[in-house]
Amino acid sequence: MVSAAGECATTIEFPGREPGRFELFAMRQSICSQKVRCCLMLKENQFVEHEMVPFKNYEPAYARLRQAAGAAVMTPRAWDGSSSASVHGVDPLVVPTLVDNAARRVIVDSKAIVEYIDREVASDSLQTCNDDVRTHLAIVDEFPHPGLLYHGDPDHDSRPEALKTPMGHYGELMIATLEEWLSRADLPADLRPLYDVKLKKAKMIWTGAGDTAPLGDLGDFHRTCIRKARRCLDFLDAELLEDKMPTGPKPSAADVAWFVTLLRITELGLAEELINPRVEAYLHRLLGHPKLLDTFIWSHLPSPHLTPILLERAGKEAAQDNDAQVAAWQVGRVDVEAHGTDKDALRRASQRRMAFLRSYGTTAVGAVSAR
Ligand SMILES: N[C@@H](CCC(=O)N[C@@H](CS)C(=O)NCC(=O)O)C(=O)O
Repeated sequence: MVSAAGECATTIEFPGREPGRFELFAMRQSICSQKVRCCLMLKENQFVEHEMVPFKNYEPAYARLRQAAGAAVMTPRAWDGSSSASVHGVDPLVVPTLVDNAARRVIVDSKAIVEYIDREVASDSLQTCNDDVRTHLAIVDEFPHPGLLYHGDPDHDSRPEALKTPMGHYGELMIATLEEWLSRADLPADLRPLYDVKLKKAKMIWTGAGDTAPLGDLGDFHRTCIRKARRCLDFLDAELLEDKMPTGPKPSAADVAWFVTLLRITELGLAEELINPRVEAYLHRLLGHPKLLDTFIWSHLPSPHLTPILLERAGKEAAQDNDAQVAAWQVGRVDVEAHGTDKDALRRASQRRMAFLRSYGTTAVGAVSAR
């Protein structure tokens, strides 16, 4: 079952202890995947990452793998912009999914996976979870990440082109791909309800259609997401102000969760609106951690809003490569083919990612570059 699901992905092996134990099904730039990957890397356990591209997660072999986790299927309800399983239930067709070969278990949902890894793997480099850490994980879990990713502010959309362009068709493609699977006679009958429920959720998120609550005006929805994001960040700010953040000499899973969240806010061009100087100082403290920094550098989206951070933390060339990718997205994918210089910069950016991966002693990364 695991190897059938693995056919839907490219494989990267991260070195470490307990070889062969963990396999992670993930997408490089997905926030939930980044949280889990980052914790696994800090735990210094070996793991194989099956890196998926959008819609490969709708292959029945992958659906079958997630089904093995035994989670109850979600019931789509009015969307609050988050992907929290505590609020919406478990989505049968998303990433990440963790396979623990030693325990012969499949674990779904990034928050549950992070807590599972915490219980199962002892480590000197990631603080053990306590109630305070778990409170932070729950708050980040309800952060309206997908809401801010899928729909920008209609009056001033600050999302980088690398997001705006694909997100323009993403919903349509999501719905069409799910409908296509549901129209196929070879979709196993017991998986059909999973696709039905996912299609219902997709329609609600992207078109507001169906018998679920409509999304309503996109401007209002964006403002609701921003208010919700502020409430989450207010909690972080208060913890920082009172020096109650559960961080010691080594980072905690709470730090990891905020790290990917604060960088995503920055990527989206929302830092000015959402990140105050105290929270920004905290982000910069986290960027000072070499492993956290590296996980960010190879998995971030091309975004003009990241250039200052890249310049400061990763050097001039990394910042230039980001800018080149940003420019490539601005002229459009097709035109890039006609621009020799852009093509070189894109190749360099991809080589940079490979070099970061190799610096960890990862193997099988050749397959990634070939894509
Ligand atoms: N609560 C889930 C949410 C997972 C989720 O929404 N994953 C997104 C990426 S961050 C995904 O796979 N989206 C692709 C899709 O819906 O097709 C978790 O934390 O694991």
